[in-house]
Amino acid sequence: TQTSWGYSKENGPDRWHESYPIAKGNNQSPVAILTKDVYKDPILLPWFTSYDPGAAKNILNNGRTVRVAFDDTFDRSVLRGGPLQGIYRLRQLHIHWGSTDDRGSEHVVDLTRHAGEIHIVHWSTKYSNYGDALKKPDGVAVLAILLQVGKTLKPEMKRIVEEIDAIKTKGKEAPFPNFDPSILFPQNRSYFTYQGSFTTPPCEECVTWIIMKEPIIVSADQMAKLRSLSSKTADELHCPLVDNWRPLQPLNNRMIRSPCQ
Ligand code: GRE
Ligand code: ZN
Repeated sequence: TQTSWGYSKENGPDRWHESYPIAKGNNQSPVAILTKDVYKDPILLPWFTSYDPGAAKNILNNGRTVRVAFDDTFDRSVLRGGPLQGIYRLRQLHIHWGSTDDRGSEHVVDLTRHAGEIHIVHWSTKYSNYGDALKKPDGVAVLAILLQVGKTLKPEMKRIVEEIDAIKTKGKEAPFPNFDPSILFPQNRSYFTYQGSFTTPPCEECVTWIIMKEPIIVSADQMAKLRSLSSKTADELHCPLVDNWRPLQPLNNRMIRSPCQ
């Protein structure tokens, strides 16, 4: 029987293109960012969010990540500005992380791979729904936040980590009411931006990436909780859900930009 995609040897990133040929496209993510090569673009603006905590719906372990879903049936929680034209509606957030602190992030900045990366996913309301937006080069905008392990004063990840016991195994879902993802933002809103793709199959090339320069700090305990999730269902043997990150993809002809301010 056909095994579906994942992160192991048999079904991992090196094989995704067999079922999803765009995974070998010219605009794939993630990429290495070298600050010395980043174009300081005077036309780039600050970005803004307006999130309604009431839009948060539930939290799910899908066996590949932990994902929080938001109500996107109207302009309730939105992202605008930065490199974007128009309004982008909040759809979901999810996390990529490693088995150890020296890996887990997808984007690499100046040769540093962080312990994890949060993706806050939005879609352009110039398209009629999320599915349509995925087919357009400017359909999706992702705010990416890098995770660094350390001593934390501001426990941004607390709400998500608290819910992990309720979604230990693949397929488990729990209500996740009243959550504002802007608590996850670092203090400094400065960013890198480039055009890329989903980092999971089918790896559609529809993403404007907005990557925060400043990481947020998560505690070793919080990372341990993430790593205690299982990528298998409750009736299967426990298998830690870790290393759900895609390796670096070629930058090709793309430019990475950052604002001047
Ligand atoms: C993912 O599944 O990892 C993902 C999305 C949407 C945008 C970027 C991304 O679902 O990495
Ligand atoms: Zn992602």
